[in-house]
Amino acid sequence: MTEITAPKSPVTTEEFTDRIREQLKYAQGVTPEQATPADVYVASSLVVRHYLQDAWFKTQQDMVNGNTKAVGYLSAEFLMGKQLRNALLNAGMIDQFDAAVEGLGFKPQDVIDAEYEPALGNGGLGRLAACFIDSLASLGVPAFGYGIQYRYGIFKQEFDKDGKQIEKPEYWLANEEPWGHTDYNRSQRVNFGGKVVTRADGSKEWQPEWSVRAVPVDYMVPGYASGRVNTLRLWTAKSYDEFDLATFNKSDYLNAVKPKVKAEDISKILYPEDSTPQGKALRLEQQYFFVSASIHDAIRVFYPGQDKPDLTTFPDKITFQLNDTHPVIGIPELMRVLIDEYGYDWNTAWDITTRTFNYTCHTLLPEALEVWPAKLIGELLPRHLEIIKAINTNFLAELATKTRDKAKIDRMRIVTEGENPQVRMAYLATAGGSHVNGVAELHSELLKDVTLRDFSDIYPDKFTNVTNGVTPRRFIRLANPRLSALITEGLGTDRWLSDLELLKGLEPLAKDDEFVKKFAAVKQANKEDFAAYAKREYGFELDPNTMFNTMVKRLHEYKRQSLKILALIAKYADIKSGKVNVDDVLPRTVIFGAKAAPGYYLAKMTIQLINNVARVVNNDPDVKGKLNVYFPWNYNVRLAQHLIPATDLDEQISQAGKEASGTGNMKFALNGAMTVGTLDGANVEIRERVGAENFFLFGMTVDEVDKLYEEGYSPAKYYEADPRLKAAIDMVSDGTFSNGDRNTYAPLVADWLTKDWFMTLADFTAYTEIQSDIEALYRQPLEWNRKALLNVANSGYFSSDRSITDYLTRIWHTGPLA
Ligand code: GL4
Repeated sequence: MTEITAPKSPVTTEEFTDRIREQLKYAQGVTPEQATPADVYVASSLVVRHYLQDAWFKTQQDMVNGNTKAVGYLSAEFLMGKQLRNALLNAGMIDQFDAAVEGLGFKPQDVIDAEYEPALGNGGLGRLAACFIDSLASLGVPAFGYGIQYRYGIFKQEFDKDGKQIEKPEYWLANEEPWGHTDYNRSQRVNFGGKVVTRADGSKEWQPEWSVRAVPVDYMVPGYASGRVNTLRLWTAKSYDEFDLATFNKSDYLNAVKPKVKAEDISKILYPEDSTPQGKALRLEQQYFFVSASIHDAIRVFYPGQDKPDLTTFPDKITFQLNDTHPVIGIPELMRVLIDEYGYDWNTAWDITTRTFNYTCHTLLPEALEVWPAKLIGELLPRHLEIIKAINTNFLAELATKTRDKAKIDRMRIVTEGENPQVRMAYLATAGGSHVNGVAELHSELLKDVTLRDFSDIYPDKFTNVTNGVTPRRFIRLANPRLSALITEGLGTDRWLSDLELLKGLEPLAKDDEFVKKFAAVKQANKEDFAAYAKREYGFELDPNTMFNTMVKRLHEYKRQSLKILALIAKYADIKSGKVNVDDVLPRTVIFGAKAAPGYYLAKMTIQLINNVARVVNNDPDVKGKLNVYFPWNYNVRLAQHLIPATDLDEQISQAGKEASGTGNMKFALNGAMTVGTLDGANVEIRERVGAENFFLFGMTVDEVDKLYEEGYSPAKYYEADPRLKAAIDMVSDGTFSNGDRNTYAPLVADWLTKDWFMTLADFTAYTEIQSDIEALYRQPLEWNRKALLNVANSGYFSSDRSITDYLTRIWHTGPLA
């Protein structure tokens, strides 16, 4: 008997059908006969919201009236993916929806596909935020996600005829968007610019120059089987002045709408940077905009109708998690609110503030830790600059009581000295919060021992680790229904969806050949599905009887897509030169997915190279279909959900010490892919858990990388030493992938041979050597699948429910609503 613990549907199919009809009639204004899948999508979404409404109210009431501290997850990005199917799953209405929609003459898949994916994030950091709010709700912990409702999400990626990336605006709000509820009556004023004056009593008054209206758009975040519905509150910027009538009357129409345009620019577009900095005034405006609105909102929510609330209790009401440095301006903002708006003295305000905030660091790349020119902050937020300077002064004084090491104190300045002082947001976050955490064990160690070494020396107790995780609801149950059914069959229960460590129960089944074969059949069917999907969406012809080898993530030098493409070119060169017999080559389909930041020259050139390698290799008869390269454009959550379950081999090949954690690596392991990877980020923990014998490890360690940097790294040496590497790079230079033009990739080749900051060349030989182990194993399907199954069985730790539980015990000190 299989135990089913999935949430019970609050509706019957008949009720669901009636509600859809009602919505179609009164909201969409169409008959079921006139309706399109898009109409049915909107109607069904409204029906789902309808059934979640009471649980949403109740969760909010219990949060405000009870004693359970809430979590406010402050994040500039929430990469949510499509909502409808996830909400149906979490609320237990999938079957009723499917039946109702079919009854009305539609295919459920068409209705699901009509949803336009909100792409309000760049990559792992934004998707992590989305997994975390799913887990918070599923665990019944009261929480707000606070962020920005960008009108344009991450750009839509296309490729031109030369294989170059083209960026198109992603206007995801072009059609009716049924999930967000705009609440004009809960808006907040956010001020900018102006000056600070000192009143007669010595207190300060900020006299801002301009303001915008922050209007919340609320999204329900239904927990899986928890009966709880939390809130994702994304702010959108509106102008207070629609236009200036005086200017308009002078017939200067464009200038008349300027204030509106300027104000609304704030939430217009998501910056497409990931692990690279973007020090623009507009970005600081965005950060302050959403953080200021969120802080005021939390005070409104937790002290309803109170003019003089006792904000010394604020840290007992809500704890704010700073998702990277993007929301760190919240620290001086809360100080300002407490001192200037509510009249608290500095020390009380500082005590409240430091107890309210915690900071998660998501990267070690020094260039990605945000630093703002003090001048810019001063122009935009003059009062905040004063407060930051005072925090800095107090902090330096406190340090002086803790250490005599003057050089160290100097290194720890929040505001640097000199002509153009800078504000280091990571330092401000560390000084102004209770805890600092990294996102995987290795990353947290490096954060403590290298990046924030001085801070961890003096405040060792602030530092902790919370290894990332992913939600099994979206990334196993929704993405991979076949595997989900097999897991439930194997375990005899579906309880694993709320307790992923139960996957461990599959371990003994890895010895059962029949079960392993079922597991292999699931993978094969997923590959066939993906081939059909890729044909439909991209016009690709994938052969599901080849190994599906995937590398999907942002395009960045440290992630080393170059290593993958160079190894592939080396294989191609082997075939062309006759060094290997093409008939002996294991058939592989290599699938890339990656967006490059629009200003990131080498990253964009790498995309162009991959596309042209694909063009050449896929069309070369000498290859006999053994090597196939595909680059589906515009990688997003939807594509991830299709591709991950169909992957045999996943690439996690960043230079050791550079990938803070990775979360794709977890999704692949949980979906039964094998990983080839370096000892980096969460790979280390994945390998520990799934077993070294079930993970393809290669490459330098962090220590070896450091040593090589110290000795002086010379990539040309590696080029000379490995003839296959040389052949591959020469093939890029000689025009094979640029219609004979030798200049096309010259900057990329020059970088490889003279700089190669992330040591792609140094790891090349090891990377190509491990390929023979990979291929030998793949030629034994039963053994491959046994190991892949062991990856699934031992990856339960990487549920975001476990991450959230760690945050609750190590950092937030709160829990589920009673
Ligand atoms: C990132 C890291 O690069 C990535 O390793 C990590 O998994 C993710 C979530 O913690 O955060 N940092 C930045 S910046 N973008 C990311 O995806």
